[in-house]
Amino acid sequence: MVANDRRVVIAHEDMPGFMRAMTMSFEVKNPALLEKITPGEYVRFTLERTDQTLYLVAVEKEEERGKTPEP
Ligand SMILES: [Cu+2]
Repeated sequence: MVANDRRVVIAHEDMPGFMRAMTMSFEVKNPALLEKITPGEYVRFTLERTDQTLYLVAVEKEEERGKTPEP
């Protein structure tokens, strides 16, 4: 993932019944969330869907996948 200000770009995996795997940007509901993560890390995240957008409302490192993901 790559972060800036209020948006974060994540290459996410398949979300069955919702979205196929893709790289996309999400609006972050609370920018403080981004302080917990570092670009390039694997993360696990929670989305909130509204009429207008998808918000990223929670995110955490996915420790078990290690710290050097493929580019
Ligand atoms: Cu997507």
